[in-house]
Amino acid sequence: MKPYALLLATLVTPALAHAADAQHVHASNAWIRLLPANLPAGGFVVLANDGDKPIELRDAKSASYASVMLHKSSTEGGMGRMEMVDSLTIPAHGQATLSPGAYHLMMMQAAKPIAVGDNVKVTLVFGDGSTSDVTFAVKPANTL
Ligand SMILES: [Cu+2]
Repeated sequence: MKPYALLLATLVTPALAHAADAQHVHASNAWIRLLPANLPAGGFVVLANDGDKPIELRDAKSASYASVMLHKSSTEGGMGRMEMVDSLTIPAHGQATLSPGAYHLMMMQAAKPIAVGDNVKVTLVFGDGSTSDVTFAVKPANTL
């Protein structure tokens, strides 16, 4: 191998190692419901899949929060509760909605104070390892 070829390989490889962008997932209406006192905040988004195969939302992360988890809220016997879920399926040519009272991202321990009007970047991670960076608008606690 010629020396310059080796150098080129070294330069190019890190870029190739990055996860591919999710091509078939389109996010819209992404927002975070900010709660006072650094309480965990709900993250909501509509994910549309224009591909021929179902896609699983597996994970999410953000530099703005120490931890982001996928949760599902439900009501049992009049009591609100929520649980962690491993994944959420976005059907082929369909969509999955994360919304108050249902599936949501639980954003915990803000890295620095977050205010209404801020934009928070969240990286969504899908079952095939692809990712999508989505900007979430921070809204007040009383937003429906
Ligand atoms: Cu939750």
